[in-house]
Amino acid sequence: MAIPDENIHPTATGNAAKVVAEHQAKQDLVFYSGWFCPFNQRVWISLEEKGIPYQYKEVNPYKKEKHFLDINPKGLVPAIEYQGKALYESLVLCEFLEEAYPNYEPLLPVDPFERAHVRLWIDHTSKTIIPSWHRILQAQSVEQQDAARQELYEAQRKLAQQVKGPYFTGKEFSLVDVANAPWVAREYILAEHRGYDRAQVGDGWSEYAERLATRESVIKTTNDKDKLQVIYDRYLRDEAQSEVAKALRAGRPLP
Ligand SMILES: N[C@@H](CCC(=O)N[C@@H](CS)C(=O)NCC(=O)O)C(=O)O
Repeated sequence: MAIPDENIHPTATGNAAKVVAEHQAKQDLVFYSGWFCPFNQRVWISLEEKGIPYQYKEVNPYKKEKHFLDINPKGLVPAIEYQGKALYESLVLCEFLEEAYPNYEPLLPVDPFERAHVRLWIDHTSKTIIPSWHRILQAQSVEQQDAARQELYEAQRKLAQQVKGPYFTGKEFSLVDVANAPWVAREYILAEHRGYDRAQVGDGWSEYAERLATRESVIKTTNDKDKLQVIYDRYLRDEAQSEVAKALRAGRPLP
């Protein structure tokens, strides 16, 4: 029998658990987080990169509890409460942190053209890389998996060709890197179960991906593999009932 989605491990584990323990004190910014979620990890990486003080609160978004729906009516993590006001959507939150904390480590370039360039490639990430990543994960037939894998290689190659190195904009870590890092750090799942091979992307993707996956903020917000695997097993069998899984199955854009 399929295990319901809400039956997830209740707390962060591994490196991520240490960071959670350090962020329990009350702060202006409350981070409502689901330890397992890659969208969520974007915000977590930004907070850690920028060095913003935050209070970590774990949420199981599958339970759709009223207190959380009051914060995010969509019932999805990540969400934040900032000076008592609520916001959600990972990329909106990352940009919000840039604007609300101008004196902290920036993740967007200063030049307006460069900023727009970063946003273009975040858009590419959202519209092509992330959907193909989830499509290959849920695809059950070999033909569907092969097609999704090629789509993912192609989408990642386009991004790889824009990477100045070592990171997207050059030596500074930026929101394009943040937007991709959680999925790059989980590529091993696609490699183990779906024949994904980083090297097939070409154009320096392997090197770029390795740099993202080994960035301190990424490692610090990473959980134990066995706990994460339980969640990904549901996607690999196409049994997940999350909003992301349902949208993909129905051919709708991701929530
Ligand atoms: N577009 C949203 C997606 C967030 C999202 O899908 N979060 C998932 C966890 S990875 C969630 O909360 N799922 C609860 C559900 O599907 O009911 C974002 O970028 O923040």
